[in-house]
Amino acid sequence: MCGTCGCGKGEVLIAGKRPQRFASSAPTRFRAVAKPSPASFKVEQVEQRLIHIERDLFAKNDALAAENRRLFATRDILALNLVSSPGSGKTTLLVRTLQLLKDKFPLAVIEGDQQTENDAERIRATGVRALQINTGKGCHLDASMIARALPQLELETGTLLFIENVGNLVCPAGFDLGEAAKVVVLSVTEGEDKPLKYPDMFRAARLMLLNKCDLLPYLNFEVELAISNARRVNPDIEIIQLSATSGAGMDEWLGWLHHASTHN
Ligand SMILES: Nc1nc2c(ncn2[C@@H]2O[C@H](COP(=O)(O)OP(=O)(O)OP(=O)(O)O)[C@@H](O)[C@H]2O)c(=O)[nH]1
Ligand SMILES: [Mg+2]
Repeated sequence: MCGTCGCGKGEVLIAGKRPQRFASSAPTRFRAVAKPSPASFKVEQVEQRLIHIERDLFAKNDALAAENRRLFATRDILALNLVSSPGSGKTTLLVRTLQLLKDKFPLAVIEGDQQTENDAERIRATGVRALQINTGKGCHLDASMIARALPQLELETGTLLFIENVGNLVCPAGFDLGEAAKVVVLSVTEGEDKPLKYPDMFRAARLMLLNKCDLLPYLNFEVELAISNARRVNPDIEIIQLSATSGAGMDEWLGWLHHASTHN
């Protein structure tokens, strides 16, 4: 995945600052072995090394994610990882959700984007704490970024922490951040076939939010087909239809959050 798309190289900024240890990130090592000198080029050896490096990368990420998860458990924090393609409505949904919940729970948000502080600013306008991670050329958040961000948020016990991942239906599926669950947002403008085209993401998610349902009267989008496609790749996936702009379906989403926070 990331070795071929080139993510992970370059500037990673957490709240505008560059983490010191990020210079030797694994995707850069991918690149080093993907272009061996012509004299030493042996396809099988390179493939073997890539497999080892990939295992190493995921093992390190999983270990850090387990540490994040332990920290969340000690403070009774429910962390949810929101994933989707760009523009499906994650931030719009978060803003509306935070407005409805901010007097009921301690809340915090970690925003992930390649560039800009825009989404964190939209969240802060609600009065909720938000920390922006800019991944530079990276196309996903990983557990080490979250581990570095957490001390800056100073989360209190019982916080509901939303992590908005970089808009991308591929790479974020493979990276555990220590969250309780991944929530995938699919908007009705994207087409019913996305769960089949990007099955890893829909398989990894506990909940699918079908967003922008207010637009259904203007589209040829078959809700039942989208739902059956999601269940073909993940028979256990829970599904809520909503609209972050009209507010339809928000009660069901808030009910899901309440249940998840009490059964965390
Ligand atoms: N009609 C309609 N538009 C929506 C809805 N939710 C979001 N939008 C619009 O979709 C566009 C993208 O919304 P964002 O919330 O920025 O999407 P995002 O998933 O956070 O985007 P990235 O962070 O760039 O991945 C904006 O113009 C929103 O106003 C919805 O429920 N209905
Ligand atoms: Mg956003």
